[in-house]
Amino acid sequence: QGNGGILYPQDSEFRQTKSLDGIWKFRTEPKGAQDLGIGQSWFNQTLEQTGESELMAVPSSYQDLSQDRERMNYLGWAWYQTEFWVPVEWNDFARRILIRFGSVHYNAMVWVNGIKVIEHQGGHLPFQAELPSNQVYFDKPNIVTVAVNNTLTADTVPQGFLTYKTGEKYPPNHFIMNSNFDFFNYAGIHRSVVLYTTPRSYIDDITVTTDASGTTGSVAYAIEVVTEGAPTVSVALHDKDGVIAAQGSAATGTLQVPNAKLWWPYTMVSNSSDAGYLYTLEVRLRDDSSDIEDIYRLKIGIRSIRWTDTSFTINGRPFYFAGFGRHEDFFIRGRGFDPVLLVKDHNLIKWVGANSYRTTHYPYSEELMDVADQLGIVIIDECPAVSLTLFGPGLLETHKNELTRLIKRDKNRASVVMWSVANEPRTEDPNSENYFREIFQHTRSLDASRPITIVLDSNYATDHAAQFTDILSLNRYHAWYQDQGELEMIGTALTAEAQHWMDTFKKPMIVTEYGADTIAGLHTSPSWLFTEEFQEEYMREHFKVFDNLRTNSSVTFIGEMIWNFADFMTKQEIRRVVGNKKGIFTRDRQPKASAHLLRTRYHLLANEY
Ligand code: GCB
Repeated sequence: QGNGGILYPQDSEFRQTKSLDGIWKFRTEPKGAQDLGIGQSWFNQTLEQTGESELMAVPSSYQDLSQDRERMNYLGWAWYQTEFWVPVEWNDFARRILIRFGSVHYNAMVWVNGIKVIEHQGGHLPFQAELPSNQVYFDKPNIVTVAVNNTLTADTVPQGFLTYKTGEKYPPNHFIMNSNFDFFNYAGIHRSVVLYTTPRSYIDDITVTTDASGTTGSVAYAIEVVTEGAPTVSVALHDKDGVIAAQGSAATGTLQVPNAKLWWPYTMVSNSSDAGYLYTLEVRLRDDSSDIEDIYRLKIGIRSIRWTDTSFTINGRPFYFAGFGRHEDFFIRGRGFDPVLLVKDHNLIKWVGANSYRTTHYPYSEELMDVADQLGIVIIDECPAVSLTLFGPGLLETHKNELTRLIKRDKNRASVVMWSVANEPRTEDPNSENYFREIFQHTRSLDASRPITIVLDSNYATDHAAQFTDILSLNRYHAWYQDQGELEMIGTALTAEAQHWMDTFKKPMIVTEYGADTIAGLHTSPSWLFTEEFQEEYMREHFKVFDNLRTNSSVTFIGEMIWNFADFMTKQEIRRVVGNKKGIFTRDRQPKASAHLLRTRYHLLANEY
């Protein structure tokens, strides 16, 4: 983990991919018999031979597919298995064969033909293993077995805490997992599984940092290769018409692109075909010890990001975030990747006129990030460190590792303009100070080209982490969690607070969350908590404050993101009626009245910036 590149698998002259998505076999372990499967070496048998096997879709979360109520609360190892063929032409010493998982939540162990090929921890980032050609069959099916464990601990991100409930009112061995985050802990093979090849001498990683000054773009690049002999690396930057805009003949360098077509957020250009302009960086590797060649084509946008204590600009123009917090969440598939939902969501995002979102509260799929790059949607890219508490050394290590891997995966994306290292950690705890000092140092050492934020729900006077941030990101629920229903206090509370944060830390500020649970179709007049009328009035009160802050010269206010794009699933608790209902869209993506209101506002804002 953390070593080597994690470029997205692609087909090219010298690379091939084969999807393993589809219907797999599946089983869980009997309650209270933890680790039975590992003890009984289920990876050496077919799941039918273990005595139980059901159908499971990959990718998908496994919880919502079953009629078994226990499945929703299941904690422990869940077993997946399928068969696959490896094309005989892949049996070639000039080629590597890899198996790659887009994400598996949370711990995973993978066996191919009974041999463990990788163990992995972490729910939202890709991992892969090379399959030595003497371990795969070319003349009969291969068997892949994946064991997935959804148990979180004090040292995982996010954290979870197993709690045994004892006493006469509970049955024996009764335990649950507590967590502080507000979304369902969906688990399973959440993103695509791909078998792919690269040449044995191969392009392992590409790092690109772009800049723009006037009409000239620049692309600083560094190519990492793994070769047996001496490598020759060359790069060519092609525009959308395939015309070469610049070339380089070394593994690192800077390409100058005169008259560059810059990558713009779609709300900042009048012609939508100018949004999200992507060049293709074609990287070629030749290894002199053999005839081996490799080619990788990376889509990149050329743009500049600049920030100071009083500004944030894209390509030299001030950018105002008009966006959302979101979730990867939908009926039945849970957090499983779904291209249908991806397209619908981005059509809704454009319909509303939002220019941005934060990948609350974990890295989203690579396929989704491609769409954001391509459409010109701005992303605050968040690490899965949500609601952290108890800042121990084990947690710090996991958290740093997740940041390393997130940045490795997303560093080349034009859409990503900021890293969010955490959401709502308990930063009133003095131990959080050294912890986040190290988290910020670590993140800056990996990428100095983007600002880094931490999303806080703390108080400016007692917070220990805001001092390290480049941009202040605040989550606020006035008149919802506190002073419930007292809409008239939103203006005074938020205005005073913004001024305090600004005076104390002197950084640009975004309100990254505000919102009210709203049951679609529930109406009252006058408005009342949970009604569509209340959500709209609550938003209007916020808009007034945001407009004052935007024009107030003593505060650099650079954005508003409503919580949430759509209703989503949470754990069971009495403040959640089958999930969190703060969406402006329902979970099935139909607009509440608030969606129309937000649409009017975001289109007006788009005219201003
Ligand atoms: C928050 C969290 C978010 C919750 C939201 C809420 O502050 O960041 O994950 O869903 O509040 O609705 O309570």
